[in-house]
Amino acid sequence: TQELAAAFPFNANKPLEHGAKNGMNPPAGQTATPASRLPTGSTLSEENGSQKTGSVAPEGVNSTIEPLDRVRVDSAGQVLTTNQGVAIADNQNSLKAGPRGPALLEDFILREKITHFDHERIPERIVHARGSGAHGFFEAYEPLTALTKAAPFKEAGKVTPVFVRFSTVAGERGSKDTARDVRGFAVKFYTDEGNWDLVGNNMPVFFIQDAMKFPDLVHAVKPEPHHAMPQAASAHDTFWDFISLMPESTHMMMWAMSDRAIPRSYATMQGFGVHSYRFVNDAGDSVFVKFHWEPKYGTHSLVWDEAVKISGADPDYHRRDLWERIESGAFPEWELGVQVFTEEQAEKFSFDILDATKIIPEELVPVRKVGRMVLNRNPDNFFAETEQVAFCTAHVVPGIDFSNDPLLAGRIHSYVDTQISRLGGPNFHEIPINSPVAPVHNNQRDGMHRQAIHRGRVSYEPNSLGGGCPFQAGAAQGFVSTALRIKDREQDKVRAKPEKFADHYTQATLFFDSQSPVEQDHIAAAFRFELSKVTVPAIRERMVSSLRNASEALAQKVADGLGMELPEPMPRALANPPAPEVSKSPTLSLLARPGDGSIKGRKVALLVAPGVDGESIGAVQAALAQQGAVGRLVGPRIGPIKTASGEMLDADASMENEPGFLFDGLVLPDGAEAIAALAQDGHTAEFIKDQFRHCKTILAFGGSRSLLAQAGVPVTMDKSQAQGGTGLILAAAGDAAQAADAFVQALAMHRHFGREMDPPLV
Ligand code: HDE
Repeated sequence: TQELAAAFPFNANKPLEHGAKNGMNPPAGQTATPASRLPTGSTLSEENGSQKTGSVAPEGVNSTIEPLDRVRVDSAGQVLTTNQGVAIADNQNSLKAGPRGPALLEDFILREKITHFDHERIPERIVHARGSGAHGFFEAYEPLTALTKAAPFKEAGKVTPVFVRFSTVAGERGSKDTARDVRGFAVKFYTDEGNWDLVGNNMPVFFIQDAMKFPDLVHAVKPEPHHAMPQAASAHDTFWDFISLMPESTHMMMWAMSDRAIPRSYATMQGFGVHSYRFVNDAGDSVFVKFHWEPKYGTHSLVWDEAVKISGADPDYHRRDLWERIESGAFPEWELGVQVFTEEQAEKFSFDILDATKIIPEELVPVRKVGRMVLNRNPDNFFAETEQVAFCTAHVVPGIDFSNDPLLAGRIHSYVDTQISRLGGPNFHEIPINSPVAPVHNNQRDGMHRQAIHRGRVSYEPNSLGGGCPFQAGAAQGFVSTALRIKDREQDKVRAKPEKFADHYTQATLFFDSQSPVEQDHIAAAFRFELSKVTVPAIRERMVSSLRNASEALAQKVADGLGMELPEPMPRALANPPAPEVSKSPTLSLLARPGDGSIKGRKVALLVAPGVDGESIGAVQAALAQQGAVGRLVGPRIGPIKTASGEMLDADASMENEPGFLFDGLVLPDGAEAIAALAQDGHTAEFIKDQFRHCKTILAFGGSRSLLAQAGVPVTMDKSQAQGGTGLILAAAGDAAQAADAFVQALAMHRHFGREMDPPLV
């Protein structure tokens, strides 16, 4: 094939642009563009203009792989070339007038290389700059055609390819993953009727109600402009100054100060579309819909002390976790849930469904599971895919429509606009990761970085020269905005909000009151931490005075934590808000979603040192592997370690390079010599302390309980605790199989908050 290629160079991209029938068939021995990628029945050509049939993408296959194949570069076995395809003889030395002489301007090879390098960076996203992505698919459980004609929901089992990007909001592109922050959860569905982007977050509400306030919010949370500090953190004056003056943010602040803002993994967080959207069916009937992503592995978060430490030891913690889960086959998976409700229902709610600072409690409108999403393929290239992917709330398909949420309205404008400067022009839809599977035919032309080669002289509509093509699809096939009756026709043009938007506290109270005591403690501790970083006392006071309207208990705790008197409550915008439908919604607690109870994707440290009892360690490692978790041997140093019985183990991590807080659980080994060695190493006590403080599962074999004592961990437990109730399991090395079972069960509980103390005991 190589000989053929040399004899008859052939660019595999060409048939895609020109169509095989135009004489661009590949030479014998080379693969043509697969038929499925050719525009079937294209209406673009002047020759067949009268055939009024549009082309559709093949259904049900992960066809994003194909369009990306077209541009994938595999350099195996290839020579190095310039961007013009000229082979490069020497990639070590620039061209000079003699070995010690001046470099020559004619060196186009050096100049091309350096010039390209000089322009390698593009502007980062103004928000959500730090993120990680993956490919996967969405599979519908049942046809939703009664509600929506949107392509992904047409039939049971229908598969639509997706690309998902998770992100933090405030930090820059290289910032840490474990900052306290909202997480972006953006899904691009490559449907066979065009791209649909569901650009959501891991929290169902937002800080503000109107797009008008977004630049202010972002300026307040970003590093302060004079000294560019702090990075990826909301714990500073300008953020809390703004927030304390914006009581509409109170509900969101409850979420942002909860453990939701420090997820354990992208795979263990919920996702939400936030706004009310619309489903529209074939008949043009529409209902409101809110979207929810439910993680298969349950919701699971970090604790703050752990998040802070991880950000130093592994700033890529979530990126690595996502990558490793996919590489190991423990594919992240979510169910898509929808809350569907009518205009009439919405009018009766005590809150306004156009207000993005409000949820619809699940008690009012249940969440119906309509499909699942699996992420099963890592990108080939971070920049080409994850960095260049462009999500836009304006990307909707027939069957999905907007509500009048004023925050959403601003987003519909912003996302397209921002890509134009970020990706360098209006043709960002042609970047492979952004290009739809459905064919694109229109009369838009030219612009920076245009890839498509449009044929013919027609670039306008109506036309007769192109046979009228491309032609309007009409209401049956094309996107039609829902015809909504404007109820009060005599409206003034105003800058104003509906009255219910002014109820800033009822749902903040609902959220706080629906949390478990541990979660409430964590929320109070987060407010205390963040406000303790605020240097202006008046801001702290204003914030606590606002919190009094949401929860007196919370405000009191925060005030105590900050050593301040409880200030007067802030005056409310709405004195008598409508009574809420529910005063508690248990599903708002993170603990309400244990997931499938599996421990897939968890990481456990098994401490080892020379003389370790290898058998018990091996038994636990095998039990973990069987459950899809990872057990890593962590030693005082990496490398081979001889067990008590003379076998060799290979420690692939050390306590120095993988500290204790990076693991979900800990196993301490038996073996007198090993225990003595571990007792000599100061890292061991730190390792154990962090595991204990962060309420993780610890299994101590035989004599290793002395290591617990050395670390100051209280080892007085009753029988139920010995079974794993507190997540501290003491076992004899001979009982390894039983101990491994108890360990796996305790690990599935995520954490053992019963032992948590504030301030920490250990
Ligand atoms: Fe965004 N947001 N946003 N946002 N947002 C962006 O678009 C914006 C909002 C969200 O992984 C930007 O491509 C405005 C809510 C995610 O690439 C920008 C408003 C929600 C991502 C932008 C909001 C989000 C972004 C920056 C208020 C949850 C990352 C780069 C009116 C429902 C997508 C970009 C990715 C990114 C604007 C509010 C989620 C500037 C104006 C509410 C997940 O266009």
